[in-house]
This record gives sequence, C-alpha cells and structure tokens, in this order.
Amino acid sequence: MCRIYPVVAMLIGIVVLASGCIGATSGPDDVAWNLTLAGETESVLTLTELRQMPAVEGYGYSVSTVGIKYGPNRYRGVLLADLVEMVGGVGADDLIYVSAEDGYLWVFDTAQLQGKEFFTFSEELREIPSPPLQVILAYEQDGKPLAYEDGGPLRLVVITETHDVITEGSPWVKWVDRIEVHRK
Ligand SMILES: Nc1nc2c(c(=O)[nH]1)N[C@H]1C(S)=C(S)[C@@H](COP(=O)(O)O)O[C@H]1N2
Ligand SMILES: [Mo]
Repeated sequence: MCRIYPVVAMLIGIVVLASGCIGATSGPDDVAWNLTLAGETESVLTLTELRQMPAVEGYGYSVSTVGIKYGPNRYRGVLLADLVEMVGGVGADDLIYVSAEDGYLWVFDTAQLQGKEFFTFSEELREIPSPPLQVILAYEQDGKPLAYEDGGPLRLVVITETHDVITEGSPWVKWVDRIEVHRK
C-alpha cells in the first residue's frame, strides 16, 4: 500500500510538468521578453510592440563555423535599420552592437545594416555574388513564433528572396535582448 504513494506523486508531477509546457507554448504574446534599444535615446519594446511594426519576410539559410547548415526557413520580423531609426538612427561610421542574454555579441557596420558586404554561398558552400539581403530581427519562423531552441523569441537573421542562399551563422545572434548604437 505504501508503495503507491511514490507512484501517485510521480503522476502528479508529470501532470504539472505537462500543463506547464502547454502554458509556455500557447501563444507568442505570452512570452515575456524585453528588447532594449540604446542610441541617442533609449527605448524598451515588448514582443507585442515589435509585432505591430512594419514586417518583412524572406528565406534564411545559415552555415555554422563547423559546417552545419540550418535551413532554409521562412522568417518574418522587423528590419534592424527600422529599430535603429527609433532611437536616433546611425551616422556613417557608427557601429551597431547586437547582444544576447548569454553574453554573445555581434557588431554590424552601416553597410551590413543595409544588407551589404555579407559573404553568400550556394548549397554546395561555394561563394556566390551576393543577391539583395535584408538584416532583420525575426520573431517568426515558418509561420510560428520562433522557439527558444532556435534562438527565439528574437533572433538576428539575414534573409533573401530565394531559398538557396546561405550566409555565415555568426551574425545570427540568438536570444537578442539589446541593440546598441555606438558613435565613432
Ligand atoms: N546568443 C548567441 N547567439 C549565437 C551564438 C551564441 O553562442 N550565442 N553562436 C553564433 C554562431 S557562431 C553560429 S555559427 C550560429 C549557430 O550556432 P549553433 O550551431 O551553436 O546553433 O549562432 C550564432 N548565434
Ligand atoms: Mo559559428
């Protein structure tokens, strides 16, 4: 008889864990996440506010330093350039620091802010001339909120119009929580 109690306790535990998981994935706006924009002014945006901004979409396909290819996936988000505009914009020599809660940081110059000067590769990982690219802060992947294991809720992504262009993974900052304009 007393052997039943551990089993019951375990079952209750499983139910609690399961309902916790369901709660966490029930909708994009349930995730509490603040994005800090720091430039001439400072501003903090929620996911809901980001979703209300003009959105852009495209294909993202990246390759990690060790040659693992991720994608192609469809992404939706806001232009990094639009976010920077909200806090005073950038001068030609300014740099944009994009960082995450794990301490990762990637620095973009103003050419990259406009989608220029990235290396692009074919699916065979041969370098190809760069088609037009856009640098976005993505909140959606393949029509769903960007999952935490994929770098969500907010990830820096480089997108193209077609699904066959690969870019280097290092600028694809996961879990972005801060974007900062550094004046030269
Ligand atoms: N926050 C954060 N974003 C990150 C990284 C990281 O360590 N932390 N690694 C970057 C690098 S170097 C690559 S190649 C891609 C893919 O990394 P992964 O293969 O470790 O997922 O994510 C990028 N974004
Ligand atoms: Mo990497």
